[in-house]
Amino acid sequence: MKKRFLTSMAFAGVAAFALTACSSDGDGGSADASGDTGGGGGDTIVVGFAQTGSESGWRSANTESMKTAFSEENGFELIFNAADNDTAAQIEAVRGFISQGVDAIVIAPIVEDGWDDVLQEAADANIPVILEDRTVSASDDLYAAWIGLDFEEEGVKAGEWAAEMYGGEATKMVVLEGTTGSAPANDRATGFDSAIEGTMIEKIDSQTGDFTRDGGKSVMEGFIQNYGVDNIDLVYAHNDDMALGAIEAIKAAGAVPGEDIKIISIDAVHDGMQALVDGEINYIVECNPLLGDLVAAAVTAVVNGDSVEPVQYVEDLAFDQAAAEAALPDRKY
Ligand code: GZL
Ligand code: ZN
Repeated sequence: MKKRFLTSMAFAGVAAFALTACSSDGDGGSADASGDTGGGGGDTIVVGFAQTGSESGWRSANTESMKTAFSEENGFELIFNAADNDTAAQIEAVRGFISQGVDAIVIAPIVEDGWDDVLQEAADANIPVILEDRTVSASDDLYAAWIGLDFEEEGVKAGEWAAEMYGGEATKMVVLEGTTGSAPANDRATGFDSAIEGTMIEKIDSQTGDFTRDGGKSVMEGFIQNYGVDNIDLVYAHNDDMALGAIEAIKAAGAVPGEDIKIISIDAVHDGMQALVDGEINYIVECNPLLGDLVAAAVTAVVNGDSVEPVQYVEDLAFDQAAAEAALPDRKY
């Protein structure tokens, strides 16, 4: 499917136009499961949002962005559920939205698999679904749009930097993986591995820290226990929270993070960028959590029966220490 990099402003402009065009044609949008018309013409749009949980700084920023965009003054009633990284609970939350007869459902799916049945139930109930952030393996006929990040590209960017900086000498690397079965964990591994192929970077171990600081810390403690702090040269962390946990474990073992053991991470949340400025992390690839406006515009378009871009990638940057020093003061998250 065609990739489209949309900036928040550009897309919101388009959606705003569609909305005014729509309400001026007075169709007031399409009826939803509860029978009243959703969207256009000023009706409140009732949205059920099934968030993964609150596992990381990235997730907090994403939740805040969504709650800000789906505000009452913007014409929404948001029913929010955070599933505490529990996939069964998240699927049940979506079932709850269906039985409540919401106008639209937004999901940040914890893992890729297991969504076919409940997405079919939403379709049968004539409730449109929009995916934000992570993707699912179910058919894309079962959701109206996906808005998120190119996780494989993030992995490639991280791997290319690792290859350039460390690929010319024997380098022993351990990997802190994201939540098992999640799209970012799968794709960031694929992208990074492809970028370091043929270099002298050797992956000696790889385990999930579930995207949390505690997870990153305890897995890194295990790696240090198994291999010895002097036999690990590089950590590739699938997100900043696990990198920050690993930093604690490396310091506790008497080594210097960012020097004795290099660290590459993904997200570019505030605490990760601060560690990069402090030299404890060496490179961070951004993963932009501020998706709320794009998702709200897509929900409004779908509820109004207007067209919506089915696949919307949001652009990511990447930072070394100098770039982080320059960017940190203006960062929004
Ligand atoms: C990526 C997002 C990931 C972040 C983690 O878009 O799904 O989940 O990288 C977060 O920090 O927990
Ligand atoms: Zn219309």
